[in-house]
Amino acid sequence: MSKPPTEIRSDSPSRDFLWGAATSAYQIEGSPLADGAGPSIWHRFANTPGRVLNGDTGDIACDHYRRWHEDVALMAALGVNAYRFSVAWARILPEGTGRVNQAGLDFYRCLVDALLEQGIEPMLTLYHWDLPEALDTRGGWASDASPGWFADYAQVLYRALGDRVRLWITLNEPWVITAGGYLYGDLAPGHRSLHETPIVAHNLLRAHAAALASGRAEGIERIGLAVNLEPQYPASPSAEDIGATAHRDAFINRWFLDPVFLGRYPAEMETIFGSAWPRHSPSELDALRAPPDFIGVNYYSRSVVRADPTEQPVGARRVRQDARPHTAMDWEVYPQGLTDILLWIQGRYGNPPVYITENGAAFDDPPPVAGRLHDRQRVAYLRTHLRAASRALRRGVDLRGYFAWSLLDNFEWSYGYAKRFGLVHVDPVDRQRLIKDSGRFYRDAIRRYGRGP
Ligand code: LGS
Repeated sequence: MSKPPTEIRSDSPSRDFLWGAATSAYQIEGSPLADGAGPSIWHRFANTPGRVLNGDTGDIACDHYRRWHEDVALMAALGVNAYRFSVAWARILPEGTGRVNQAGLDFYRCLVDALLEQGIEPMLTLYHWDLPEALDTRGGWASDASPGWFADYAQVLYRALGDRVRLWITLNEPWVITAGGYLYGDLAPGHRSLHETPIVAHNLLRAHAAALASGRAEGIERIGLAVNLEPQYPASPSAEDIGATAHRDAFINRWFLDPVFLGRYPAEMETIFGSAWPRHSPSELDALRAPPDFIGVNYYSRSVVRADPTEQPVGARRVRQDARPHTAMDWEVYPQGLTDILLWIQGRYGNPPVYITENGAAFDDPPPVAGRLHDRQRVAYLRTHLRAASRALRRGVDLRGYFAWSLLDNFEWSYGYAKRFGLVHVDPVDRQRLIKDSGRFYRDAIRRYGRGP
C-alpha cells in the first residue's frame, strides 16, 4: 500500500505503513438488538441505573449500524488506509455459543467489502468487551469453559471473513477487561472480587491462546493481541517508590505480555494478590505461551508512582503531575512515554512487529462554528505523539502502523457521551458527522508522510 512516512522513517521491513483510525462495536454501532442479535453485558450494564454517567447507553451510540456507509466515506475523506473495528460477539452468536446469526455476519461482511473497495485495510478485533449476556449467565470469563467459547466464536469469523480480513486481534486490553470488569467494577460486568480477578486473567490468556490456535488451523497468518501499556516512572529514587513502580509495572504492563511471550507470570503478581493468587502448574503456564504475530499498543498516558500501602492490591498510586498538561480525562499528556514503551517492548520481547492500535485524547471541544471545529489541543496531542512514534521507529522498533482513537466521538464506557475522542464530531442530537481540525491535520499528515515522497 503506501510508502512508510519520511518523517516516520522506517528501518523495519514494512513497506506499507498503516495509517488508520479505530473504534469498537458497542461504542459506535447502536441498534444492539437488531436483526437477531443477543444482548451483551454492556447492553445490560449501561441500562442499569447508576452504572454510566448521565444514564447514557449504547442504544443509539453513533448509529453506525445504520450509517456505516457514510462512515466508510468519511474514512476515505480522511485518507486513512486502515480501519480498526470490533465485532459484536452477540450479533454473530446471540446465545454466545451454538447457533450462528447470518444477519450479523452479513453486516460485517458488507462493512469489510466497502472498506476494501476504498483501499482501506480492515483490522478486526474479535473481543472489545461486549460479552454475550448469555455467557455471563454461565459464569462469563470466570468460567473454565470461556476459552473454548471464544475459540469457537473466533473460528466462525475466521471462516466467514478470513478470505478478506488479513489483520486480526484476539482481545482488546485484557488488563482492562480484568481490572475494570472484575476488580474495580467500573466496567461490565461490574464485579469487585480480588479472588475472581486472577482467574479471569488466566482464562483470558487461555482464550487468546485458543483463538490463536484456531486461527492457525484456519490458515490465518496475522493475529495480534492489543494491550494497554502505560510506562511507570518512580516519583523519587527511594527504595519504596522504586519497588512500588516495579509492582505497578508488573500489574499493568507485564501481567499479560510475559505469559504470552515468556510462558510465565511476573514474580510480583503473587505478592500483589497474596492468598488470592492461584497456583499454576508448569504445563498450565506453558500453555499460555502463545506469541502473537504482532502487539497492538494502546497508549494514552504514563504514571509517576509513589508507594502507598493503603492502595490495594498494588500498594502504589499515581502522583498527578500538576505542572503538565492533562486531557479531559485528567490523564497527563506525555508523548515521550510512547517512545519509551515501544523501546521497552523491543528490548523485553525481542522486537516483535507492533501497531499502535489506539492513541488519542478527550478534550472539551469548542462547539462547531460554520462547519469547522477547532480542537487545537487534540491536534497538538496527535502531532507530538506521531513524533514520539517516529523516534521509536528511528531506533529500530518494528512499528507497522498507527491508529488514532477514535474515528468518531462515541460512547466512552462509564463516562457515556461526556468524553469525546473523535477526529470526527458526532452531533449528540442528530448524529451528523463533522470532520474536526484534528481530522484535517491527520489527513494532511497522511498525505505528506504516508502516500509518497
Ligand atoms: O474508548 C476506549 C479508549 C479511551 O481511552 C477504548 O475502548 C479502550 O480500548 C481504551 O481503554 N481507551 C482508553 N484508555 C485509556 C486508559 C488510560 C488510563 C490512564 C490513566 C489510568 C489511571
